[in-house]
Amino acid sequence: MSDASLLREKNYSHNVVYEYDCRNLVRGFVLKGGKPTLLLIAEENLGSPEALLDLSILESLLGSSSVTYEDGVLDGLSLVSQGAVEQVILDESIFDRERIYLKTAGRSSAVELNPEDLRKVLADLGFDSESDKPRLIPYDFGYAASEQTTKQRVISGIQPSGDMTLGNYLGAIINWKKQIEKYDENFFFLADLHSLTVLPDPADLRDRIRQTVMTLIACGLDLKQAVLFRQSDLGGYHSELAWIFSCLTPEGRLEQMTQFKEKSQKQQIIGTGLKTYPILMAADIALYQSTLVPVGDDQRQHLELCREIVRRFNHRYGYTMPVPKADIPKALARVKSLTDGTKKMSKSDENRDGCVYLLDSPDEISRKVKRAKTDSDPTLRFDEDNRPEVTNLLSMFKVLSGRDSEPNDAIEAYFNGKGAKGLKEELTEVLVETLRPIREKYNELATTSEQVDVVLKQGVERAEPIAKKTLALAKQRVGL
Ligand code: AQP
Repeated sequence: MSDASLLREKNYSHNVVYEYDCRNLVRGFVLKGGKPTLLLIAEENLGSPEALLDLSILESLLGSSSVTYEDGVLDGLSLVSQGAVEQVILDESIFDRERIYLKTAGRSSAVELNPEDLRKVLADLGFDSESDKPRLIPYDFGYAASEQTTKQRVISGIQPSGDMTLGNYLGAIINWKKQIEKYDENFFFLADLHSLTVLPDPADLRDRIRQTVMTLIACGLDLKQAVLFRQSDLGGYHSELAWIFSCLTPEGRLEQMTQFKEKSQKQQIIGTGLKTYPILMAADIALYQSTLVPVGDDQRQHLELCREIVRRFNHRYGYTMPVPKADIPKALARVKSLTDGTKKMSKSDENRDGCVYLLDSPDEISRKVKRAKTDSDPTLRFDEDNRPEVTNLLSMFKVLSGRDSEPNDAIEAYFNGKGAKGLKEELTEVLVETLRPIREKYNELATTSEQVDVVLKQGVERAEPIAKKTLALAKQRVGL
C-alpha cells in the first residue's frame, strides 16, 4: 500500500520526531529545543540509543546545541502534517531499501511506501532540498552502510557441556577474536544455564565451567577488550526476560527447532528446558542490547527465532532492543564429526573419536585424524552432498592453513595425487601447530586457580548494569 494521504491525516504535537524502520520496528526520538523536525532514519539493528544517533551530527544539522535524545516511543506520537514540521532530516540510505514502513506509537499498522513514494510524499508536503523553508536536509547517517561504519555490540555464548572442540574454535572462537579487534563492545558468556538442559552431573558441571573459562583464556581472547561472564551469575535477569519472551513465543515454533528434535531423541527425560532453550538464548542476546552474534551454522535457526521474538516484543510494546544479526563464518560454518560427516562435531558427542578437542595431545590428534572416515575415491574433491567426510577434512585444512580466501580448486590441486593419506598428514601437522599454544597456555593457567574467579567477577561487574537496565525497561514496557 502506498498511502501518502495517511501521512497528512493527523496533526502532531511534538517538537519532532519520527521513527522509521524497514521491518516494523518502532523507535522514537524527541529532539528538544530544535525546530519541529521530521527525522527519517534508515535504522537497522543498531545497538544502544547512543549508538543509534550521533547527537553531535544532529546538532550540527539542526544548528542547535540543545538537542536531547529520549529513549522509547512516545504515546501520541503521530504522523506529521505540513503545518507542524519545519524541516526534515532525511537519511539518504533509506532509498537503498526496497520498502519503507512508517509507523507511529499511536497506530498499530504501518504505512508501507516504496522509496519513490516517499520522495513524492515529501515533495507533496512541500519539502525540498533546494528551498529554505520547509527544509529538506539530506544526510547519510551511514546506518545502512557496512559493518565497519556501524557500531556493534557483539555477544556470543558457549556451553560448559564438555571439552571444547575444534567445532567451537572454528565456528565461534576465531570469529570472536576477530570481532574483538573490530568492535569496541564484546560480551561472551558461559551458558551454564543452557547446559542444564541435558542434566549434567553437578560436580562435572562445576569443573567444566572453570575448564571452559581457562580454555577461552588460553585461546587468546583479549579480556581487556571483551567481557567474559557466567550466565548463572546474572541468571535472575536472563530468566526473567526469558519468561517475558516465552509469553510471546508460539509453542509450535519451538517444536520446529532441529536441535530440539535431535537432542530430544537422545534424552531419556525430555525436560521443558530442552524445548524452551531458544527463548533463553533470545533473552541472553537481547538483555545486552546486542546487535551482532558470532555463532556457528548450527545456531542459525535459533538466531532466526530470537530475531522474531525481539521483533514481536518491539512491535507490541515499543522499541526496547535491537534485532540482532547472526555472524556465521563463510568457510566451514559447520565442522563435522570425524567419524560421520553428516553429524556436527559436538562436545557432548559420546563418541570422542569424532571430535578434535582443543586440549588433545599431538598423539591423540594424529590418531584421530588417521582414523577419520573418508571414502574410496582417491581424488580429493569438495562435495558436501556426496563426499561429506572428505569435504570436512579439506575444509579444515583450508581454514587452519590460512588459505580460506583461496578457491576450492586451488586446495584440490594442491592435494592432487597425494590422496587421503597425504591430506591427513598435512591436516595433522597444521592442527598440532594450531592447538599447541592453546594447550600450553591452558596447562600454565591450570597451576593457579585465581584467574578464573577474577575474570568472572570482573565480567559480572561489567555486564550487570546493562542487563539491569534492559530488564527494567522491558518490565516497564509490559506493564510490570
Ligand atoms: N561443529 C561446529 N561447527 C561450527 N560451530 C560450532 N559450534 C559448536 N559446534 C560447532 C559453535 O560453538 C559455539 C558454542 O557452542 P555450544 O556450546 O552451544 O554447542 P556445542 O559445542 O555443540 O555443545 P553441545 O553441548 O554439544 O551442544 P549441541 O548438543 O548443541 O551440539 C556456538 O557458537 C556454536 O555455533
